[in-house]
Amino acid sequence: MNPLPLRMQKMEDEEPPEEYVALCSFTGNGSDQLSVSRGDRLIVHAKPSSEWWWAELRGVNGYVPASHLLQGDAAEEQEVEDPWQDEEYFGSYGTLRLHLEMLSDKTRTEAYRQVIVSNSASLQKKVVLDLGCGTGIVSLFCAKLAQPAAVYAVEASSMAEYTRELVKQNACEEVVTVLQGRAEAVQLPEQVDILVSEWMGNCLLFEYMVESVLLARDRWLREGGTMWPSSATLTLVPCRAHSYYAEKMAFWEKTYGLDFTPLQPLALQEFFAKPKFSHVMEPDDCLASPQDVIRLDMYALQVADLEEMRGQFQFCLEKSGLFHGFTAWFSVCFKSLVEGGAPVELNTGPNAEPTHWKQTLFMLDEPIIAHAGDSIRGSIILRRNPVWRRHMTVTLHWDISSRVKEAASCQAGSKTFPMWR
Ligand code: 6LC
Repeated sequence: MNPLPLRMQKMEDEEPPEEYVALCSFTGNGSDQLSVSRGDRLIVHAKPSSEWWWAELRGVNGYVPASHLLQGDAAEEQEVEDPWQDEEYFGSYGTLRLHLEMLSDKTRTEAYRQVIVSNSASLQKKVVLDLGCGTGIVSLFCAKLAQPAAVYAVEASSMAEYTRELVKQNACEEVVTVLQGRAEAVQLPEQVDILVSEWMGNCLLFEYMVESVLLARDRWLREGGTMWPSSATLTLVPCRAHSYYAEKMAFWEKTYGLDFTPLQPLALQEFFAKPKFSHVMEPDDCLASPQDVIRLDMYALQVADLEEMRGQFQFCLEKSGLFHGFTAWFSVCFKSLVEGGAPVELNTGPNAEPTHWKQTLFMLDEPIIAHAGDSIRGSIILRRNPVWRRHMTVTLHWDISSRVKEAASCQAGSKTFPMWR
């Protein structure tokens, strides 16, 4: 008997193996993971999970993270698409909408003004770089409220043309020089004493403008110079989110008296797979005291550190109720130029003055009944997208242990949220 026809039959029934290209290098850990280099072509044999695929490279099989692979044809197109999406990104900062939103955010803008005011004496004769100056508000504060030697206001979007006009209109052109271009490419006439920037995105890192700040720091900040902000912190809390849950999920339980629950899996995918930006959390929805999970020291932080940032938490629940998810926010701190001087803080949390960042809500797939005294331990991982450099995923792992007698239990879970890709 010739087994060949049988084998061919089987091959026809199976999905044909697909060719993928590695978008960046990956070093395998252990014997069942493959190490790949950027540009390697792999055959993917199976996709047992959304995170790890079973692939073959030069005759060797192993697991590779799916996020590092792109299908052959798409990878070719990819080469012409910009992983930073700069055209779109700087295009949007070339219009007024975002600048209006940022300038209307009094908490944010006043915090930067406060930094300048409270350091005005020390700013005298200093050289300042304002990275991503937008309409130039921080540079103008510097020029009007202190006496710096020079302020270099760098802005990549076409808003820079107007910023130049605003500087003139406000009679600051002696001090403020507007340079249009990407901070990475700009040429300054001298090193600077202070690098100030408002680079924080949703959930702190989204947009990854912080990378531009770090590169400029290494190139233009003089030895011993000051970074504003000087540090940044990401804070997390387990929370209730009754109204959001009711609006997007419980809604389907009784829709005009009918049972629409077959739509709930769709709702889960559409509303809870990604985080909810612009969530305004009531302080009362915190189930525990918030914890700082990630801290960035703006002097020590390196671009490579941004690829993966990890934090740990252990919450002790202070109230009973439904645990719907986690809410995250950030704060940044501006150190004083005076030894021992008080720092300025900008906090975007639910107990502080509202800001345009609001908070970021990560919904669990299903709410969990929790009790005061339960403990929730776990970790958060912010993984930068290896392809789309302004994007990331946030992975939360949690473990709830309950001491309530009738429910003495331990429940664990994890979920990965793309933001946005
Ligand atoms: C601020 C973003 C502003 O910084 C906006 O005007 C944008 O065009 C500019 N910007 C961002 N990256 C660079 C860069 N590498 N070089 C020059 N200008 C830049 C607020 N965004 C957030 N805080 N999320």
